[in-house]
Amino acid sequence: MPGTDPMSAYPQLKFLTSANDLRQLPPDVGAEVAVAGRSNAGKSSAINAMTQRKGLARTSKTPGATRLINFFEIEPGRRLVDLPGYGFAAVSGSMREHWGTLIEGYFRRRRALCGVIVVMDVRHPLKDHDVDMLRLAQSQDVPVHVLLTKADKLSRSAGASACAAVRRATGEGVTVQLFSAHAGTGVVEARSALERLLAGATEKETPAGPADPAGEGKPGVGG
Ligand SMILES: Nc1nc2c(ncn2[C@@H]2O[C@H](COP(=O)(O)OP(=O)(O)OP(=O)(O)O)[C@@H](O)[C@H]2O)c(=O)[nH]1
Ligand SMILES: [Mg+2]
Repeated sequence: MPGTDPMSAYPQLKFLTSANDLRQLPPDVGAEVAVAGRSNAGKSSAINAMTQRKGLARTSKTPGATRLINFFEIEPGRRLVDLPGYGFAAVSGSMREHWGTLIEGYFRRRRALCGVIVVMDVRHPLKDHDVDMLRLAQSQDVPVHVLLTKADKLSRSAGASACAAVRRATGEGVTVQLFSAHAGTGVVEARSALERLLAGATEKETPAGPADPAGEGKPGVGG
């Protein structure tokens, strides 16, 4: 069965394209949910767990494995986007700057972007860059779902109190859950959050369909 996997949550799922530059993004139509987080937080592992595809997004013990924006097509018109991790100290300053500009530009102008899943290690949540990411999403009216991952590394009660603390800090409008790609914790919940975010897009979309081929920013977003 080349190309499709009947055991996957999304049998039509496939890698679409990579972008290192805002000009390389695939057409800005349909709906997409981006997965963001610090380097090594577990973004690629979370994507693989949510989609039940082990080798889809490349995972690594070495921080900075994902250096490009990787687009996966769940099915035509619905995409999952693996963003490069932020805050990876070992890369040069200019490289870090490039990532920041890339991610910020993507958030500002991407109309198809209808949600972001922010992945944080449950043991080290809400670092500066995470807070920046939450603010960026908020400033662009992009709904956020937080995965507190590597929950297998904490006891059940420590995980629960970390989750409660993050909920308190992020406040209303942000949903937060415990997750473990390794133990399978919270995978079903994460997938329904993904579905919810993708479904939210239909309300925002104009009936006329794709517009703004030049990608010159979202309507109604500014100042
Ligand atoms: N214990 C545990 N380890 C995990 C979990 N998820 C990911 N990891 C490990 O964390 C490391 C990083 O995982 P990735 O999924 O590659 O992280 P990433 O956020 O995509 O990293 P970059 O692409 O470098 O930004 C790997 O060694 C994974 O095996 C989890 O739920 N539990
Ligand atoms: Mg990755």
